[in-house]
Amino acid sequence: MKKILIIGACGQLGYELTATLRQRYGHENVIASDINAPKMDLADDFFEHLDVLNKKSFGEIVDKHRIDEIYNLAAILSAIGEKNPKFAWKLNMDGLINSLDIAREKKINKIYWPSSIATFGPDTPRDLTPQNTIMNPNTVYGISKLAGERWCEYYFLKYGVDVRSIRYPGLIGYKAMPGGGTTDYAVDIYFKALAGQVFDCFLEKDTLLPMMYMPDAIKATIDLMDAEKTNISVRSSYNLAAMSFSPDDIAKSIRCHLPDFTIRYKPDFRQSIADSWPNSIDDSAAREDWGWQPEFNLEKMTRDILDNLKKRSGQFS
Ligand code: AKB
Repeated sequence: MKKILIIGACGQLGYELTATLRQRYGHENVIASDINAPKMDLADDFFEHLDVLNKKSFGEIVDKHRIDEIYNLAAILSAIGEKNPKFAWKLNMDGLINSLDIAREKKINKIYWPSSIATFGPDTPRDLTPQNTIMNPNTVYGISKLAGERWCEYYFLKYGVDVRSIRYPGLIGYKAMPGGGTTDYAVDIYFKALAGQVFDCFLEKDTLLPMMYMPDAIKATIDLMDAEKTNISVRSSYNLAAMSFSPDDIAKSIRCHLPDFTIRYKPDFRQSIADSWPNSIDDSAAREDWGWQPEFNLEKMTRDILDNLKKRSGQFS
C-alpha cells in the first residue's frame, strides 16, 4: 500500500482530504501533518508536526514514514496574504520549492499542490475564463500561485517530477473552517443563517465568483492524482469549475429553507480582490483529460450543508 503525506491536514481542504484518503488507503498509510496542533481526531501516532519551511525536518518525516506521495496544501490565502505579503510569498513559494526538491531528491512518485482562480487578474477575460489566457494577478497570493504553477511545470519538464495541480474556485465546506480567503463568506453565511443571526457580507450583493462544494473538490483532487500520467496534458494547473454565484444568489438559496434569513452588505478591502477574479471558468481540459464532472450545484449544496449542520447541532444539543 502506498504511503501518503498530507501537509496542512488541519486546514479546510486538508482535513477532509485526509479523512477521505484514510478511508481509501487505511488510516496508517496517510500521515497527517500541520504546523498547528492537531484537531482532536487527528491527534495520534499518524500525525506529525511539520513546518513546510523547515526542509530538514520535512525530509526526515518523509524518510521516517517512507512516503510515496505528498499533498502540500500549506498556504496563506488571498485576504490574509494582503496583511503580510512578504511572509505569504515566503510560505507559499519556499514551501512549494521545498516540496518539489524533496520529491526530486527522494524520488517521490507523485506530488499534489493546489493553485487557485486567484492566478487570474483584472485583465483576464471574466466569463468562461480559458485555461491559457492573460493572467496578471494583483494579490500576493495570486502572484505566488502563478509563480508556483510555473515552478511545477518546470520541475516536471526539467526533472520529471510528477506534480499535479488544480486551480480551485472558492471552496465551501462545513467540516473545517477556511482561513483568510476572499470566498470565505460563502462558508460563514450558513453558520450565521442556522444560528438565526443577521449575516454581514464583506462582498457586494452581485459579486459573481466561481465556487465548489468540498465533496466535488475532494473527488477532483483524488481523480487527478489517480489519472494515468499520459492523460495529463497540463503540468501547470488545471482550471476547474462547478458553479458560480453571488452573495444574493446564496442568500436566496438559504431562504428556501430558512425564510427569515437576513443578509446586509458591508463590502471591505476583499471586494477589490473579488472584482479582479473571473465570473466563471472553462474547465474543458480537466473534463477531457481525466473525466471531471461536478455533482453539486448551489441548491444541492445548500440543502446538504443545512441538513448536515442541523444533524450535527442536534447531536450536541
Ligand atoms: C481565497 O479566497 O483566497 C481562496 C481561493 C479562491 O483560492 N478561497
